[in-house]
Amino acid sequence: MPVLRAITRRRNPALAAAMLVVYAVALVGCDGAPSSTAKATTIDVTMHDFGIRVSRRTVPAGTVVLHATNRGPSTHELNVDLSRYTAANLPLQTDSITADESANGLHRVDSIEQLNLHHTGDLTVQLRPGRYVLWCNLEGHYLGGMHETFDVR
Ligand SMILES: [Cu+2]
Repeated sequence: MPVLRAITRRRNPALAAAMLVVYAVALVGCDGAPSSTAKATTIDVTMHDFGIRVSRRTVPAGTVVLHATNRGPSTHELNVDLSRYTAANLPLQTDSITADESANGLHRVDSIEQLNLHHTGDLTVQLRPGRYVLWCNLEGHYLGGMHETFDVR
């Protein structure tokens, strides 16, 4: 059937071209490391009684690794929130000893609930542009000064 053969012949190059595109895309995809790894930015976070220090205050959007170290002398936690507030101005609970984790304008990204003395912990988070706060909300620790702000752009 010459007509069918003609159609088939006409379709094959298109299919071959399409396959080539798929193959090329697959090659590009396999060539580099996964983008999440390639673009990861690390912030060193040092915690102590009572303060939090960060190695950088501005990072690009994407994968961010928060590498936390507890210099003590007590146990701490590390909360990461997208925040409408700067870290020093989080709303307090009615007890006035801890900050209000469910306050409007505060959105939890992730946390390390317990970081023992001399221990380190990594939090790998996907961050979109905005202002973020790092803080410890163990009793009295936030008011003691365990808070820091950083920006994602
Ligand atoms: Cu603490």
